[in-house]
Amino acid sequence: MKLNIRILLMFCCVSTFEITAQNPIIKHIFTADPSPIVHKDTLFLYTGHDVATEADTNYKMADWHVFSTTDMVTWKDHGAPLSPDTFSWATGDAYAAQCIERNGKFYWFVSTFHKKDEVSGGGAAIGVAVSDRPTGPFKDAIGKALVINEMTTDMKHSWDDIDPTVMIDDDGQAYMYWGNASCKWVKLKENMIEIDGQINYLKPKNFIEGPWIYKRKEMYYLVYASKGEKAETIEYCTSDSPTGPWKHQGLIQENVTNSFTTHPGIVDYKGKSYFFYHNGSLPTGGSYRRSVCVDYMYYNPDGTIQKIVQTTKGVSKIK
Ligand code: FUB
Repeated sequence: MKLNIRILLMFCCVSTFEITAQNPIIKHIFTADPSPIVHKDTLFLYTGHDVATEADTNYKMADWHVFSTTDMVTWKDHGAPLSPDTFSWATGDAYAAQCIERNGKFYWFVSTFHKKDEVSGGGAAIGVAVSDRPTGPFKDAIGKALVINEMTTDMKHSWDDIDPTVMIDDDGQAYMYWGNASCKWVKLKENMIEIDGQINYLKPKNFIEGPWIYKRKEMYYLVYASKGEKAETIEYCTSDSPTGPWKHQGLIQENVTNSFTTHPGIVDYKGKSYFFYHNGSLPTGGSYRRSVCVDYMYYNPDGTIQKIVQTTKGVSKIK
């Protein structure tokens, strides 16, 4: 009987309907802060989930969702295998996050908020959840936050420790970048749940938040949400090392429709490069009711990134 209930619950968590991609790619809920990875033949997309009402004037982000596709057009909704409730030390919203695989385990680095307790006076914090599968179930990998507000001292506001992005270099060394108003980075130990060494600080030109770090060929990229004239835009830097120095390369995405923020998520899949972001273009959408989109991304022969063309058509089905 117990087994039957478990099987029933597993089926309930995976929506059987498919979503035809045309930006925004997710239309039945509001999603934000996209983070894609490729595992075997499948692209998994991790997102935040905006649940603010139209009248709300701030974020309400209930949990983190997982979607998957094998053709970039048909998306499967795997539900919300992770929320701030998973972390006993957390309270508040499910801000930007990134999931990454190492040695067959999936580490989901999330930003949320810490309870006021003997460990922290509150403020934004970074946690890590772990699972044996890309779709969960996920559990708190540490039992405490990986980064709390008190560990970074360069910014006075309490919510500067958000938006973790992680890469594992070819030599096996993992790096985590994150931040709001300033960008911070650390090395991670091989277990992915401990910081190795000191926290470092940098201020890429026009940096606001939402860093996304990755390596392509021999070049390292730090892409981030930047201060545009009207709203956030996306700029990037490159380096020949994961620790910098970083060379500012300029703007690649203008501000998006109907949302103050945008947020980069970048991946190569089946021979093409994809740029995920969010906007507020769904009916009743806005800065606190955002939706994830995807468009093609192109590199120049010298590795620099061409300007992203935002479309409502989105990308084509992979045959
Ligand atoms: O989604 C909440 C916050 O808005 C994220 O952490 C930022 O990157 C911005 O998208």
